[in-house]
Formats: sequence, C-alpha cells, structure tokens
Amino acid sequence: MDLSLRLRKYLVMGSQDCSRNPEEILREAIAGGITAFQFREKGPHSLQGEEKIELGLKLRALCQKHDVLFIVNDDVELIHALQADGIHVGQDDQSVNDLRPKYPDLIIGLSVSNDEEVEKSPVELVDYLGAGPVFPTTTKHDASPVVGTSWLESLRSSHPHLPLVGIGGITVENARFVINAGADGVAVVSAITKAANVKEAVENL
Ligand code: TZP
Ligand code: MG
Repeated sequence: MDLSLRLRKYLVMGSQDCSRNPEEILREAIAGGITAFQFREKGPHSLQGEEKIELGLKLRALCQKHDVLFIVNDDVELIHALQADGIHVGQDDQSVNDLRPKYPDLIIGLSVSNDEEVEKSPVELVDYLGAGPVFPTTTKHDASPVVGTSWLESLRSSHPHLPLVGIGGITVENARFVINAGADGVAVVSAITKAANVKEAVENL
C-alpha cells in the first residue's frame, strides 16, 4: 500500500503518555483503525534500557499481528531490536544523511517546523515529513512555535508528492482541517492516549 495511505491515522505513544497499560491502549487503538504507530518512549517517566525494549517488543508484536506500520522514534538500536519498519527523527537527532545509506529500505520520517528546517534538510532522502506543531500542544514541552494549517498548505504546494503528516494538538474536532490543508495523515498522542474511549476516538478521527 502507498505510504501516504498508511500514515492516515498515526498514533505516537510511549508509556509516559499512558495512565494505564500501553498495550491495552494500543490494542484498542488498533481496533479503532490506526494505520501506523510510533514507539516514542521519551522524556520524563519514560522507560530505559531493557524495560524499554521489553515494552517495545510487546507493542511491535501487536502491530505485526494487525499489519500496522511500526516506526521507532530516534533510536537506531531499536530498529534492530524491534525489527521496526522505520525510524522517525527530529532536527537534532541522527542525521538523515547518515541513516539513509545504512538503511536503504527503511522508512525514514523527519520532523520539520519551519521553512528554514525544510530548506536545510535532505528531503529527497526521507519517506515522509511530520510537520508541526499544527496546534498548541502540552505533550511536547520543547515544541517549536505553532505552524497552523496555513503552513501545511504551503508545504503541500512546495512538495506535492511527499507524504506529509501533521502533528501537535490534533483532536477529533480539528483533524479535518489538517487533512483539508493537504496532509495525508494525522499524528496524534493525547487525543488517543487520554481519550475516555480510545477505540471511538480513533474511529472519530
Ligand atoms: N512533535 C511535535 S508536537 C508533538 C510531537 C511529538 C506532540 C504531539 O502530542 P499531542 O498530544 O498530539 O498534541
Ligand atoms: Mg527526536
């Protein structure tokens, strides 16, 4: 399937985002119809080392079973340990120029937050861009300034064929504006992990 279709409903999550068992949340999100998952075990209260890998293996197995794309956030070791389909990196992470030759077949996603970052990035080497924060978010404490849907529109017109997902503050209520601006998908943390009914939230996205 085309990557742009597989990024349609993209759950980004680590145990630090969950007030209950992450496996349960992922299972419910898969039942609701997520198409991609990013294991982002990161920041305060996140698991490290063996514990991180152990949780990753469980989440990876669920995605494997249900044919949901499995991407790891910025951790090359996890690519191997979890046999990930891809890796997502930010501007200050592992450089795409280093990663691409080492992993010719891996899906590589890159975060961008402004025109300058897009211009200095090897966009031709990535499989998709994550653009944001589209709306204000409280999940990422060091998030860049909000870009709004207008920047997504401009990114879409400068890169008409590059798979593009919006991230940051996306909810069931505003997801349509992200898609209308030209994004192929929505990447979401709290609107799913904090939903009273995870399956319904994903269905309604
Ligand atoms: N990158 C930019 S915003 C963000 C990340 C990881 C957090 C998005 O979380 P939420 O809860 O969907 O706003
Ligand atoms: Mg990063």
